[in-house]
Amino acid sequence: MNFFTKLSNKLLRTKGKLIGDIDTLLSRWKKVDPALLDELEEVLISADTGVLVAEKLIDKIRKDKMNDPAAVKEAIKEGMINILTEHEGALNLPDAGPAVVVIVGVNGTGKTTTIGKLSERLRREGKKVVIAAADTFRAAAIEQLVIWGERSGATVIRHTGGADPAAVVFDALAAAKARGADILIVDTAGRLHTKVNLMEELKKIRRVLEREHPGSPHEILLVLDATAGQNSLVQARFFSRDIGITGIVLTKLDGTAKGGIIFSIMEELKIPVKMIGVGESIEDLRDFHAKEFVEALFEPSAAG
Ligand SMILES: Nc1nc2c(ncn2[C@@H]2O[C@H](COP(=O)(O)OP(=O)(O)O)[C@@H](O)[C@H]2O)c(=O)[nH]1
Ligand SMILES: [Mg+2]
Repeated sequence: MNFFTKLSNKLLRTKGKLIGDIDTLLSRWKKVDPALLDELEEVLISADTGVLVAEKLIDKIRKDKMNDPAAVKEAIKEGMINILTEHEGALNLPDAGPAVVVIVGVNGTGKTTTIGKLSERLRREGKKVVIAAADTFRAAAIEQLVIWGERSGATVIRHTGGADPAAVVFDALAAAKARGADILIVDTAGRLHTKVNLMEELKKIRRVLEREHPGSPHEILLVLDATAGQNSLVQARFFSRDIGITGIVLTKLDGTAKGGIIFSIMEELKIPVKMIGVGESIEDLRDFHAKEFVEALFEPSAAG
């Protein structure tokens, strides 16, 4: 099985919802008329693409005065590729280390798992990785990171539970420099954004990095759980406003029909999704590529 097919299989539930519903709708119509387009817009919105994206996709079809329902599907696909490509962006890390990546997001979205997968991937690329266990809110979070660190050969810098996260980051940065590490990845706590002190804590971490290692952090990645649907947009707005983010990691796309949320995120927030999580194993963290993603969605399912 090739890489492309595998991604398509990981996205089965979103495919079923988004593409499955489009197919069902189009098969009921012999020609394109305004009522069909209204229904199509509703299908897109109900698949979490967001109103803005749905309108943009439909407007194009209206303007092009399409007649054949089959051509409509192709137009939606092209439109989706265009929307995602416009805001596409890869991880942007300097060659001279340590590059610093801070991972933020609410509890349970997949921050620690993403760090584990990312550090394993970087290790396979021959990179030396240091991880800062700056989620000191829960002792279990530190243990979880130590296990991932052992598995991926990364050095984990930790203090005891309840320690000042910025102090952990300070030490981890010093360790990363001393060891000549290529990358420092910072895990952070994820209590809800309604608690003001989480944002203050994150700002303090950022200040320490800016002061001790000018130019860093090079990436602040917000981890969002695709199963949260529209709610993840709310989280993104908070984090973006309060601490500034350079990209998004969208996790759990394997277990949800709400993958259409990626269109809302990219078009409404104009923040690039840089990586996606499609499962719990190490291979399941992937760089995001707009064209590949949309083509995987539109790939006919193997089971027919
Ligand atoms: N299916 C699936 N599960 C994931 C993915 N990413 C993370 N998880 C699971 O989500 C749960 C919470 O992850 P964790 O990394 O502890 O979240 P954190 O609180 O943000 O650090 C764990 O059970 C992970 O295995 C993903 O891409 N797909
Ligand atoms: Mg965690």
